Amino acid sequence: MKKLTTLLAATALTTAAAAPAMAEKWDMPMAYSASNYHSATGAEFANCVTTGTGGDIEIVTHPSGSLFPGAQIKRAIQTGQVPIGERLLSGHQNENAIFAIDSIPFLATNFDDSNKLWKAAEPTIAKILDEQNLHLLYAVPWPPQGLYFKKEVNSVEDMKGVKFRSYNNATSRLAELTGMLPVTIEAAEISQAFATGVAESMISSGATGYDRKVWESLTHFYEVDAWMPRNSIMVNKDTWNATSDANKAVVQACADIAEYAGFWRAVQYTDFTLNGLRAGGMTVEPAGETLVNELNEVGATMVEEWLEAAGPEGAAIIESYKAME
Ligand code: PCA
Repeated sequence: MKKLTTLLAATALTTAAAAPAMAEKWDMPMAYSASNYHSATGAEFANCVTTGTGGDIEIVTHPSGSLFPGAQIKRAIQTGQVPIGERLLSGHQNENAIFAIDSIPFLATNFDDSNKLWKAAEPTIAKILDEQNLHLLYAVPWPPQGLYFKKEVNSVEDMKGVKFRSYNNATSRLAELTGMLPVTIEAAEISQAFATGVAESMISSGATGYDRKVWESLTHFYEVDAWMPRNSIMVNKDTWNATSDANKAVVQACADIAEYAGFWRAVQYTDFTLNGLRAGGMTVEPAGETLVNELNEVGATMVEEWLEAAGPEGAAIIESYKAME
């Protein structure tokens, strides 16, 4: 009997001593190539958390859509299949139009405005995500979006019938309104899609064209500066609620650093990748006047459609964004 009591006491002691040090591993799916600055920022964020929590939380990133393709990452976090992940929120415009606030044509087209828009929208987006069992940690913009083709394009007329790779509803809608044929393809798959002719154009950043070496198939990049979508890093809310206050503070501090660092990496990557496209043999230039004017008309239609879908909540964000200095 004595033996058993001693044993129990010893076990209890071991359990008590072990509890605070119980290490958790958080797998973090990411959709974009490991070399991209979003993935690099995520990897640094993961290190920061692992170090800062003294190993209590070890975050392991899985770039290139290797754990889940982009389109499935948000749901995987919501349902607890993974505790954390990165996703382009505008890919979920069908759930809530507010998620596409960063894909409204010609609203926020440079880094300063992108930050202002994010500042205006973040509280509402965080609230919507919270209702979906998600805790928002940080978000980082993509560089301005331009049009890729495998021929010279001077007007919307030249775009008719072109097979167009889309990554969210806004990109698909842009294709429809310009007479192109949209097909949704993950960034991780686009080199192959262009090589096989499944797609022959897209709207994206110089960054993604550079990461996927699209000069192997495409010839022109027109700097349209249509919008600047963001990737958001989210944690499953149950996981977040079960995290100690001390560890939450570390994760949030690392997230704040990541948001800051990711933003400046985006700035730096913009010219670097446009030059990379040029070095690959592509023509990189601003869109011509006719095309710009026609795209502005398409943009105006899309703005109207978005405002109608987003309702007063959306209008309020736009208003506060426009009121910012
Ligand atoms: N790259 C991502 C989204 C926006 C961007 O610049 C992509 O093309 O999938």
